[in-house]
Amino acid sequence: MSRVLTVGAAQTGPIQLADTRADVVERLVALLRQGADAGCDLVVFPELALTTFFPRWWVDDRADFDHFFETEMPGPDTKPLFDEAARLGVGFHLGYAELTPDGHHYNTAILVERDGSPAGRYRKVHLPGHHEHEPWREFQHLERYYFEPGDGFSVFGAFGGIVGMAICNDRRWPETYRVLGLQGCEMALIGYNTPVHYPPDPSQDVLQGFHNGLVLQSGAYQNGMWVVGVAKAGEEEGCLLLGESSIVAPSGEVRARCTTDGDELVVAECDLDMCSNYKDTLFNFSYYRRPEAYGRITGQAGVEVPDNVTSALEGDDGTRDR
Ligand code: CDT
Repeated sequence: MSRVLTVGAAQTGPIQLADTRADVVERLVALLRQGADAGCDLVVFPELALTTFFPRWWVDDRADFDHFFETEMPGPDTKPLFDEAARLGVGFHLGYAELTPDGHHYNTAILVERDGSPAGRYRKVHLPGHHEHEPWREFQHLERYYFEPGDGFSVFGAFGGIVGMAICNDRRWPETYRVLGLQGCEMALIGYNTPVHYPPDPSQDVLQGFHNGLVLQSGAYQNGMWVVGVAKAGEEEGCLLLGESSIVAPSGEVRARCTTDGDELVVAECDLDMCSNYKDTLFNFSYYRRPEAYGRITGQAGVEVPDNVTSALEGDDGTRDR
């Protein structure tokens, strides 16, 4: 049986504060229809695809921002997307802010099958930015204030393959892809909102596109999986977000990439069987990996320079020799 999936990376342009959910869902439905016309089995939307990237603002009372969160999925505003997807027979991946019935807030993505049935849900693990209001920044990045972290990376049997999800900052961490890869992941879906300006170190601004390609491509290659990275791009409320949504093959090669900062669909034929070219050879995990040498990966979070190294570098007075 063919395991070639036609996948659309459905980048969106900016979503402004004044845009309603209905406005946004209309744009997503238009992209979905383009995907259907292009023969897509699956259309991948960005992180927090229903609203502006609200963690760029501080509010004293977090509850004042609960209106950015979805309390049901689908809800009345998002049901047209689900209905159209089922009518067209196209599955989709969608990022949104989730508020659970018991009051928990997550940065979430869902996967929906071609018949409209739910295939999986993921809550973002790596929450970037800061907890407190930092007025020196041009804009805030308060994901650590508005969201709780999710508890892990799962894969799902969907679209005839093994599919995983991650969200934005997760894509910068090799552990994300490896934990998915260790579960046989053949395609990772990753939405993002990446400000081009990085206030703690502006020297990284010109490298944003390079770093995006670097992590998507290395994650794909080192784990023998397809990676679909999809941006919300363009200038959103004065903050420029990176585009360059890409579909990357298990070889690490880019098979499709957006060239605008607006709503744009790019499509690639993704042969899931190509994963075995890498998973069964150079990256045959069970044959080559040495988990006994990797204890630090799960045993510690921060850097711990071994004592013998510290003392070799320090003079008796505790200062460095050179
Ligand atoms: N949305 C998101 O995770 N963005 C981050 C910005 C990092 S700077 C605070 C990213 O890794 O692209």
